[in-house]
Amino acid sequence: MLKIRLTEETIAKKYSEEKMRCPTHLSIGQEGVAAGVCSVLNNNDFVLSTHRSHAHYLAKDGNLNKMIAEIYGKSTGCSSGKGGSMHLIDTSVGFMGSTAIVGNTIPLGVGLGLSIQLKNENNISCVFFGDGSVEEGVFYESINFAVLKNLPVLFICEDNLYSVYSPLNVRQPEDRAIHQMVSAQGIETEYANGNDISEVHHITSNSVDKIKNGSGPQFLQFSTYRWREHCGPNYDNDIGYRSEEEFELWKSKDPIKHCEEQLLKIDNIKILEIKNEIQDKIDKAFVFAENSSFPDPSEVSTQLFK
Ligand SMILES: Cc1ncc(C[n+]2csc(CCOP(=O)(O)OP(=O)(O)O)c2C)c(N)n1
Ligand SMILES: [Mg+2]
Repeated sequence: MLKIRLTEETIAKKYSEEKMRCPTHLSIGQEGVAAGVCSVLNNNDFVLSTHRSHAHYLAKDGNLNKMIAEIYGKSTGCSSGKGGSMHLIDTSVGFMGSTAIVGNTIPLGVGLGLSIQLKNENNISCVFFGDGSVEEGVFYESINFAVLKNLPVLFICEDNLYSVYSPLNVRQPEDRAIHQMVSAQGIETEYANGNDISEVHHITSNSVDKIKNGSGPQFLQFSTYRWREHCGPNYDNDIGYRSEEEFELWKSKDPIKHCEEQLLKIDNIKILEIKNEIQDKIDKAFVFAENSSFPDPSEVSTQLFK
């Protein structure tokens, strides 16, 4: 969680230098879900993500230097500098990609689940998406196919209450919980606190066990909250789509602060030392990105699906 938080705070601090020219969707405040879920997964499990992809990529141990270089548009980036923040990939750790189209990676995760089943392998496919994704038709088709074929897929809905500036209650009926609606498709679902990493870890462990024991796909909805604007490095509480009180309430539920308090109860863990160690790696990643070169213009039409 600290690696995600400190990386994104550094991105936010340096964004106004205008060297990072792609849009960035930060997960500050939401780190508990990515870190808690990925703490259960193995290197050979697959993960797919969305436009808000840094947290999932880093939690799956995606290469930090290549992520920062990608955001700087450099040839050393994980998508050769052509994708930017929303198109991260590191197949060496099973992070199979992220895309800017809401809901787009859900069927890809199901396809990877089918490939695992066809090859009779023991890993799983895990797809992260937001509460907005369940308003896309492809979400229902994907759940249906995964249930029908009993695929080893873990669906993770990161419910941060908003799709851009629209709160849940203008998008979905107020008395219909997402996890309950989804369970009507015949998939086991759970709802839990995404800002408590122990709870995320525990619930995810149970679900992964169930998938590996052949109980079929599982769906988890985790409640959480993004602190900064939908897209970009700033705070946007002043524009009026959410209240300062709501923001402060969720800030008090900071997943990192909560975890630090729990850890300090167990052991006098040296949090400052850990922070310095991580920040050092982050600073080096920014130097790597800045020192890398831009892709050659001749590369513009390579690596494309045609
Ligand atoms: C198919 C599609 N529709 C609309 C958009 C514009 N868009 C980008 S992010 C976003 C919000 C998605 O909300 P959610 O899935 O809850 O993710 P969050 O941003 O909250 O993490 C929207 C509507 C898009 N990229 N793709
Ligand atoms: Mg959302």
